[in-house]
Amino acid sequence: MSIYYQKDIETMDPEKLRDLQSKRLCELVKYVYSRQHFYQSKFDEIGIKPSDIKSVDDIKKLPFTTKDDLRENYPFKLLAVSLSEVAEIHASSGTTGKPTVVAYTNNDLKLWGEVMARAIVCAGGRKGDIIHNGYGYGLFTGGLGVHYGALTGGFPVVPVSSGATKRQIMLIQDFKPRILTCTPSYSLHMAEEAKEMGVDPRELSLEIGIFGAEPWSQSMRKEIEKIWGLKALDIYGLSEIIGPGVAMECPGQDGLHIFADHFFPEVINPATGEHVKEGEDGELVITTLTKEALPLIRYRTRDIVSINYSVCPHCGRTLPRISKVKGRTDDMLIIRGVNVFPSQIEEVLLKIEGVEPHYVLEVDRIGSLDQLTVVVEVNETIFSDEVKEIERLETKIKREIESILNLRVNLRLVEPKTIERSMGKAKRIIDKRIN
Ligand code: DLL
Repeated sequence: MSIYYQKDIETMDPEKLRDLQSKRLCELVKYVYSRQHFYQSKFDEIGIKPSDIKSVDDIKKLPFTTKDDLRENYPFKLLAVSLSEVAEIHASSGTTGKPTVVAYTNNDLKLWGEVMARAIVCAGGRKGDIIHNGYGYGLFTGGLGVHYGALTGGFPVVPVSSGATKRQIMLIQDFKPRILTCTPSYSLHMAEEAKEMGVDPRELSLEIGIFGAEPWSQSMRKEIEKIWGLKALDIYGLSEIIGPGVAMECPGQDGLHIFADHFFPEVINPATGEHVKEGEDGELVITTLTKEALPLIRYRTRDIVSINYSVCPHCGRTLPRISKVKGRTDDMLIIRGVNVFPSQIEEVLLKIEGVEPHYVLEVDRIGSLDQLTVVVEVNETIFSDEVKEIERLETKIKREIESILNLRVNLRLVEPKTIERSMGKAKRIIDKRIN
């Protein structure tokens, strides 16, 4: 049984991969220049012609594309094909205003199925393994992305979507899937419901979790692996690029293999736009090398990662690896001059005995000072302890956060199941500041 879905590509000599990427990039710039008015005028504005791009080394000459560009061209102005060639349309829900629309031709859907099949095999999936797919089906790309990968790779898929959680547990008991796909936060909620039903999640058949769509720390991974008794692996993607299936961890849990033959990665300093060095944190920028309906050049994901070009010591894949997403440039809180990513706080919290993996960060402005309040659940035993014990825990948590972030925070310990559970992406920040 191969650990690869497309061995020739996944273990390709890095120089050959670069040649392939260069060839694809040259074709892409011609394609977008002739088909997307948006890119034609952007290229013209800075005086770039498709013939100026001869290899991926020239990618720096090309302009960036941002989420605002997609919004301003709502809904279909960025399409490179006519609507009659579009097979499927998705949209990612923005917090405000209109959603971001993305579209796929039949070839794009085929590509999506292929990269998702690669991802499932990369996670350790074997043909015939049942996938319990708890990502939401609909405009969100999670559900259908996994679905297409399962169809392409030969994995029987249970398209259960999110919600009706107790029924999901029953189906897992009866169908005995080997693979669970859903957001990491929803997997915790599922485990809680299982326990309420008297079912030990560790006794269920699941061996692999393919979790993504939201940031989750290494401590969260440990927690999930302990609760479920499975291997929890990280999957990354975004609707604008294709959906899930842009990058995937192997069981070595040492970075996510980015499918760079289709999605060319760069990591930049978000302030200057310059490349950062290998291993340094920066914003991930992706160029879709082979998409038809809505190809994007140098799309600024706003996700903070680092990149590693060495061969994976665990699985031998030569594709570059990105780190777990450390946060989003737009999720970074700046509290009294200190930069804070929710995942940093998560990492600290979950290492502390008695703390549950459910928390929110409340940001408020008192006078002219920003205040951060960490609201976190603690387990029943702690809650029934004496006040002195609770105070001791409070001091400990505050001290740990302070030592990592160098920032004083307020803390509110709450009872189990106080914080709202999520079926999809968890909402970690409640910003009460008036802008
Ligand atoms: O979340 C696609 C997806 C579905 C990925 C299922 C993985 C699994 P969007 O709704 O467009 O697409 O949101 C994309 O979610 O820019 C990241 O900020 C975040 N994100 C996605 N995967 C991860 C991850 C899907 N593994 C946005 N870790 C991205 C951290 C992630 N953040």
